[in-house]
Amino acid sequence: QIKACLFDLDGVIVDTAKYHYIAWRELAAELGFEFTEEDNERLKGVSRMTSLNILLEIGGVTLSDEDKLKLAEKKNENYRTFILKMQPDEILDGAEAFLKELKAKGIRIALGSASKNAMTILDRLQLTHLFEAIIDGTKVSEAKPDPEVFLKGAEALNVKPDECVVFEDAEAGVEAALAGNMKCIGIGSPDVLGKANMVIDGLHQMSFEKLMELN
Ligand code: G16
Ligand code: MG
Repeated sequence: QIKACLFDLDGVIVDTAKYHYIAWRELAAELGFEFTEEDNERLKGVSRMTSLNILLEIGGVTLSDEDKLKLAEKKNENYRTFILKMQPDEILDGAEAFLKELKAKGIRIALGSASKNAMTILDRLQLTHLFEAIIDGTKVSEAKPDPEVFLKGAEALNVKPDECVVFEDAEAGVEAALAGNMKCIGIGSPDVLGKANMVIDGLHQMSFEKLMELN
């Protein structure tokens, strides 16, 4: 019996990947190498420090932990200048309508994101009030594909994992949901998200009725 939906943020509710990309690309340029859009795909759903490590590996740059921390902070300050200007019209097609439909039907809603900026983003999009629990990068110690972020979401909502459906755009996120004994709807390409119970293009294709097909 499905009682709750847990949502990833970037790639599901909003496209923040484009702002992450600008900020990472600028950092790479300062370090003297190019960082492409294709490279950026590898950073989706991945934590800030892991993202930096991937970026440095691409550039063939080795740095001390102290310097890495400084660069991660610098990137984040740059990234925040973009997200602080975000507007509700940047919510991905169908996301807000689906969240409201779920709420009206009594389905519990939580966020499960790797981002430490999730609160800021939800506030800018004026979506905070729709989430009963927000589990983000400030509340977890294990990154996806570890199920921690979603298990904490279920716990906060007081529902069992097998009563949850996770919405995810990253392969590691789909794996995290399944590892947590939850159902998962992938958003994106079936080639990448094939392990999910269902794969759709975006939340505009979703409805309460379709969700109930997973019961
Ligand atoms: C998002 C993005 C990742 C980003 C991560 C951490 O994850 O997809 O690219 O590296 O958050 O973000 P921050 O630097 O803001 O803490 P998700 O889980 O919302 O898809
Ligand atoms: Mg994502």
